[in-house]
Amino acid sequence: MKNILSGFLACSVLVVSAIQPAAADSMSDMPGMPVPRAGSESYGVPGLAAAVTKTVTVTALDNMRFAPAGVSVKPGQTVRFIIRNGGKITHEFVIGDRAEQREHEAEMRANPNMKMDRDPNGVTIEPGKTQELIWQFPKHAGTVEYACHEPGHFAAGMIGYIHVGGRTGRVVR
Ligand SMILES: [Cu+2]
Repeated sequence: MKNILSGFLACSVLVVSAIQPAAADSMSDMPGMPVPRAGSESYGVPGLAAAVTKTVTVTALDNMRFAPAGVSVKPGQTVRFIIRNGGKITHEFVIGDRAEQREHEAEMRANPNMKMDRDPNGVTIEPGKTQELIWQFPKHAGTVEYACHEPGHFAAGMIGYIHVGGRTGRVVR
């Protein structure tokens, strides 16, 4: 019994230390941290670093585009997004369904200097910097969007599409 217990404790310590580094610069992947807003179940929830099975690198560009403009994930998959700002101006990477994108667009219009740091579903990326976001997608197939809401960027088409399930690589624009 004593051996089993100490083995369990050693295991717990390992899990905690494995999660720690990724959690350092983002609150979103800490267990039990920010609860997503109501309704966000339709596009997923903040994911845990330990559950990541796919890594996607996205570059935000000053021509109001993301490269790539579309990615495919599996239903229920936890994805680590590495978002690089390849431009000279600030960009955002906000994950959400269309309703969430509209809501955040309205918030940014009301308060253009708002940063995504307190919201679990997005990051603000300064020029030349890289940010990370771990997201667990819903178990049902559908389309989730990633968008930038710096003033004028969303209207200019700074939006990408995440295809959950369905046909691989299909990009809807
Ligand atoms: Cu932008």
